[in-house]
Amino acid sequence: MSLAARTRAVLQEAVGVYQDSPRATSWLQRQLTRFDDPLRLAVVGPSGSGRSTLVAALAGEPPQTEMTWFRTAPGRSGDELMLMDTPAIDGGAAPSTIEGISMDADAVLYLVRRPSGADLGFLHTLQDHPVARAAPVNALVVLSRADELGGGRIDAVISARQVARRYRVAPQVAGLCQDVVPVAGLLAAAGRTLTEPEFSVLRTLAAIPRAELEPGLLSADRFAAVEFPAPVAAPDRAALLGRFGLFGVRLAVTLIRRGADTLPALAGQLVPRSGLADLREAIDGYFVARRDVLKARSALIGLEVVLRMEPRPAAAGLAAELERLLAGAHEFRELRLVSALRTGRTSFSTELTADALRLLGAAGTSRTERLGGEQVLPAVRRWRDQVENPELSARQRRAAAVVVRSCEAMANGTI
Ligand SMILES: Nc1nc2c(ncn2[C@@H]2O[C@H](COP(=O)(O)OP(=O)(O)O)[C@@H](O)[C@H]2O)c(=O)[nH]1
Ligand SMILES: [Mg+2]
Repeated sequence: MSLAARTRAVLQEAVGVYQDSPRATSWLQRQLTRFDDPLRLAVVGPSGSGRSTLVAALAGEPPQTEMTWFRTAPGRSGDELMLMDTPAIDGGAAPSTIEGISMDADAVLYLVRRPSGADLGFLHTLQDHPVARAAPVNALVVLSRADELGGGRIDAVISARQVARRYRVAPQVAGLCQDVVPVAGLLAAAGRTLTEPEFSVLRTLAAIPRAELEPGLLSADRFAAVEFPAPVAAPDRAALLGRFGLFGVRLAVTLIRRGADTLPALAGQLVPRSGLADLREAIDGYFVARRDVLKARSALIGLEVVLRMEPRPAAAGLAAELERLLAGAHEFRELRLVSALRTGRTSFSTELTADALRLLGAAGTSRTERLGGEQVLPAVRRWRDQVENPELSARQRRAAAVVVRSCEAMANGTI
């Protein structure tokens, strides 16, 4: 039986055990109904980290209020997603807010502006729960103002990718998140909601000879100054700066000069350069495609709360099943290994790493996608050989054993 099916079964059993406790029963029922909802993704971070901007970029519209779930249009996978903007997690954040987010969200994006000195306290808190610790598979770190990491150059998001690649293997983040992804949220949001008047101002700027305009684009102060080398009023420039940031303005002007001289053409180039598509892909691959696993994880956290708050002898069997699910769930191991292989924390040869990722469902969790046209038995054999391969480290052999389990599940038809 799948983790999701076993989790539903244990929750139903719990409803029976706790039928005389209205509080426990309604809590457990809520966990059961949550199973059928779209995945809930909370966007979390310190003040000014770009939470509201990123929610707007992902949803295509600004968030209405904090701590309220709202549905977004389906992504590439066709699945819906519920998003939530949250209050700032700073030193002064109320523990109830943090607790509320970790109980209510199936997964989180944790935003940091730059890696050095980033406060990862929230991600540690997220793992304070025994279930969460056993399955730390529901967080992505987002370098959320990626253009600033690249010093505002046109290729800023590309250099931010290098920063992310180093950061994702850093010991302080490795066990806390599935991956680290850079995104220039402001650029993505502006690109998705670019208006005609904004485009027209940008085109006016792009029409000024490069050498004349350049000094005005050197800093935000110069761009907003009264003296400016282009016929664009100061309030218009200030508005543009707020919506795009200086990096966004420079990029937009460059792109228009290179031929993106209609609104759709420009919008169509801004969004890909923001890193939004990569983020959306990471969300789909790590979270949306594994919705069942993450829902089960959330439900098990909910069950553990009931067992802890209202302990009783009749619940001993439930506690034992919870332990078994946490220790044994292949689905959790699979997710941890996908993350380890993607980030390079564990690796085989390039070819075998790609093979393992495919079999583990990193590029699609269906049987067809995992096998990619191959028969299952050769895959089982290939990975059993790796488990026995004396040239591999113990860590690599353990990883190979997880791949074998996935292949075996396909061989006996459970995937
Ligand atoms: N340069 C740059 N600025 C950003 C980006 N995202 C947000 N900002 C700016 O950072 C400030 C805070 O953003 P906001 O989304 O309100 O952050 P929140 O406090 O976490 O909700 C605003 O002035 C945004 O314009 C980005 O990707 N790049
Ligand atoms: Mg905000």
